[in-house]
Amino acid sequence: MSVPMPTVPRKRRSPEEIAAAAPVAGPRRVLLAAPRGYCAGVDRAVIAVEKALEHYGAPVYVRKQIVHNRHVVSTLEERGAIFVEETDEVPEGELVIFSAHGVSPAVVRSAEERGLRTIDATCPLVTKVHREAVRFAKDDYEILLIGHEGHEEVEGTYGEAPEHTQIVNNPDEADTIQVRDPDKLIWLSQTTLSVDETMEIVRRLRERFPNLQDPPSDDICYATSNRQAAIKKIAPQADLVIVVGSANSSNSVRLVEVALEYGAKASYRVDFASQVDESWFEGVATVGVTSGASVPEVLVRDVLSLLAQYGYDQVDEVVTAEEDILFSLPKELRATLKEKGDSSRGLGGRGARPAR
Ligand code: 2E7
Ligand code: F3S
Repeated sequence: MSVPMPTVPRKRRSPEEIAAAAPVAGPRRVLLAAPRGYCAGVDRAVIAVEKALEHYGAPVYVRKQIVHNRHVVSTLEERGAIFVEETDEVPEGELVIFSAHGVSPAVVRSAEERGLRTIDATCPLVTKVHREAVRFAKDDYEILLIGHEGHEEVEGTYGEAPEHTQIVNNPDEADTIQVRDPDKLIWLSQTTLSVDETMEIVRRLRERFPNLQDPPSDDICYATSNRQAAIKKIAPQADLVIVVGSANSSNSVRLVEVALEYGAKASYRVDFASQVDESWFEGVATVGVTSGASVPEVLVRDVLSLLAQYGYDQVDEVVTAEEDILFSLPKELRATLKEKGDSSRGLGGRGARPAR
């Protein structure tokens, strides 16, 4: 699963040439979204792989991409992680880490049957949704799981109660889905959806099923909604929004959609600065920049350096929330770290405060 990691931009026109092709009214500037980048679940999952490599040694197997970011995956591969699609690719007796997106009980069982040692790096906010699915299925509810079929997180949550769950992919499906009993119905969701689109799906479901119950607490997580809120503030002023994130990163792709919905004149997603196309700058005075929850800050810095080369060297951060959530590491790892006297990763804070 090794991928090239371009960091050096290809030959480009000079800023002067770009400016001559399409003059810009006003100064060139960047509005940098905050919060952006790593969430607490990603931080925890990536550290889990790093600590496993440090304390157990390579190879450490990881089922699926630990998080959906090419740079993170290739960096961990270089350190000795081996990414597999399924647990049957892991040699018996070896260690496998489950990704941040979560796994169904069937995957856990199959790892047990193969005698694998496991570390579960599922984000605790996904585990919360799994627990809701189990609990409502036990009470004989039908669950409408709003999310994208085929995404690992949706496969995991669905797998908790397949007999009781139907997936709703989009607003149109809300208009046609058939349910067993409209009075015993609850919706749950993937954690990384568009907040607005999800509310539209729920509105359309409720038009048909007025007794549809809400989840006990929001399933779209704090990181997803905070990153969308920040780009919503920037988008109306932006001629261009660049989102750093990988193509399979649901929350990153949502940020491009949200930017366009809220008035950005154009928006593109890139994995690396080298993918920024200089034609995007023609006639552009204000560039918005953000990054998905699986994106290391170094990749944003690369984009900012590139923008500076094109004259976008005034960077204003637009802060809409402050985040200080930190999750404790997976329990299987905590025991080992304690045994080995490794206290390099504290157990931390909670809550996301609104910005000043
Ligand atoms: C786990 C979960 O890895 P990502 O890009 O994942 P998405 O779900 O957006 O494709 O981002 C971090 C992350 C988000 N949600 C990890 Cl359940
Ligand atoms: Fe968890 Fe949300 Fe991040 S579900 S992995 S905190 S995007």
